[in-house]
Amino acid sequence: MTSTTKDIPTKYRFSFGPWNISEGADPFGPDVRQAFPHEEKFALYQPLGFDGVQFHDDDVVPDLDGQSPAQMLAQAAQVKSMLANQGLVPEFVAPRLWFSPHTIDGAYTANAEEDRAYAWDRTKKSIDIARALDCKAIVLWLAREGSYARESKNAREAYIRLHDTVNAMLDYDREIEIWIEPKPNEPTDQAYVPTIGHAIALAYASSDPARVKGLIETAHALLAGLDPSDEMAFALAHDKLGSVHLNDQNGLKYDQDKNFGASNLRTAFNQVRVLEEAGYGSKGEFIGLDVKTFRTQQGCPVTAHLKNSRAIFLHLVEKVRTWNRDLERQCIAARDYEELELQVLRHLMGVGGVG
Ligand code: GLO
Ligand code: MG
Repeated sequence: MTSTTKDIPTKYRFSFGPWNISEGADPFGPDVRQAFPHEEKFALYQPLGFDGVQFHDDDVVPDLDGQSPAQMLAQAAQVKSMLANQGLVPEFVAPRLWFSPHTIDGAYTANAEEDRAYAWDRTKKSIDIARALDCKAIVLWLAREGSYARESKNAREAYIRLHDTVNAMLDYDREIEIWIEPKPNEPTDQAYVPTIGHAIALAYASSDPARVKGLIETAHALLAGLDPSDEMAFALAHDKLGSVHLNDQNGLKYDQDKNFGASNLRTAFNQVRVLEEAGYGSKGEFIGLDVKTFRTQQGCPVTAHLKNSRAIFLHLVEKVRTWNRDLERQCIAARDYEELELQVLRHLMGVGGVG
């Protein structure tokens, strides 16, 4: 097969969050691996081929709720110089709005006013931390913004509260971007911003649409019964794909965060194809991973899942770049999608030739 794909010069940059190196607890059992000191995780990035760090606010400032503003900024300054020493870049800061006793019923959409006030206060701190790190993006994974019993909240009011929060954040800092990471369920039963379509509607409805984008996680799109590559294409068509969380998901069950491509290789190929075709990465966007190793994995720290997901991504880049576009065009012109599909599968299996 000859490739007619033009060479795409993009050199991808990779990121992950320190929570991706974990101790293996799940709802049915405790930790199975020793904890690896948080502050030592940063030295693992470069050797694994990563230079972007995804942060929760309290990954930067532990015990954030117990710190004074001055302590918070001093700690952020330390992390900033640690990152510079390690040659790392902070990709985003995300307010962790799902751990506190104040976020049991949600954060911005909690029924209690004092809980909503906590959420806003914590969000301002996250923005202050991002500023102190010279980081321009805030990720909103709206973990508990939803319901267990649908009648417990007024959904219309909830959307208005989310909209008002986005605007208040844009006002609070005139430079940050907000990247909304949609997820349809877990930990809630029903989430209020389940898909990228909802996130982008919020972006356009905001006071500064150019600064509100999305972060699409493969598993979250699959949990919504959607094709992650189409979801990414939708955001890209609006110039609103701030970042991605590549991983995988085996059907409709708990959020698995499996290795990229491990369950749905063709779907993974198509995500890479869509990203490549749109030149994703050429403006500095990261290939973010959000992957969890198996509970059975031994060792400390466990990092094979990060290395392997990155490697699979790069293999798929190669598959996209060597995909026979002439053949694709011919199949499309002849409306022979059976042949098109066969050739895609052959290409992925490494079976050369046509027919
Ligand atoms: C959980 C989410 C979570 C977020 C992270 C960044 O399902 O994927 O890992 O990506 O907290 O906000
Ligand atoms: Mg994620």
